[in-house]
Amino acid sequence: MKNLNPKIIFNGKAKFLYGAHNYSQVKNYHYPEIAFIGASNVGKSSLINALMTQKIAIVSNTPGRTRQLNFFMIEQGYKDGFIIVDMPGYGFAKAHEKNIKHWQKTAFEYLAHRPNLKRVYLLIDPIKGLKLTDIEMINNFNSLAISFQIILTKSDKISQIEQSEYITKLTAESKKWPAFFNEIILTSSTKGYGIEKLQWSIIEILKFL
Ligand SMILES: Nc1nc2c(ncn2[C@@H]2O[C@H](COP(=O)(O)OP(=O)(O)OP(=O)(O)O)[C@@H](O)[C@H]2O)c(=O)[nH]1
Ligand SMILES: [Mg+2]
Repeated sequence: MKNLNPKIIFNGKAKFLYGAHNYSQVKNYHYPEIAFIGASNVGKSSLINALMTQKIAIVSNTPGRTRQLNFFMIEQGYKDGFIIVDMPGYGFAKAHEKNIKHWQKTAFEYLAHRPNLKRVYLLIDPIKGLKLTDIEMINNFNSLAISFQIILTKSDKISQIEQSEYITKLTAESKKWPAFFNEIILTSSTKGYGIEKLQWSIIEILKFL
């Protein structure tokens, strides 16, 4: 498909479809899906709002705010539509162990049974760097052959030198990850930085389906 227009696709008219606490609640649509995953508080919901130019995903100062898989439908500008998925954050230290296990199971089942999942964006806060839980997630992507791309969040909090040093470090590390899609996107939801780039990255995915 040619001539996809970010101004039409991301025009603030996405709709909340549903939320799923368990994998059994996840519905089987034929629409392509693009998921955002990462540690608790990394900025997933904020980035989804910036991407879609509307306040649709819930953002909070309390880590662990998103507690279910939330599915948003974008109907305009691409065939009969596609879905953006906001995933609950992992690595939330204060969460109960039972909840952590439940969330890991739900996330793994979702990732493992999703032929329409076209890309996973893994969000990393460069100040915090890669945590063990991120590495475990990357191992899942590699073993399930799920194409994942890294987005660095909250870039407004670090200098340009720190940004490029971190990107160089991550690029070197990424050589061991077979499922890694090799372009790291640097963003700041609060400053709107990198959002257009992310929109075009999604358009590139949709174009080749
Ligand atoms: N400075 C700065 N703060 C940000 C940015 N993006 C998000 N935040 C803040 O980080 C906190 C967490 O943001 P969320 O978008 O709720 O993070 P999340 O990854 O969805 O969190 P969970 O739902 O708990 O997994 C909020 O206080 C946001 O305002 C950013 O680009 N820059
Ligand atoms: Mg969230």
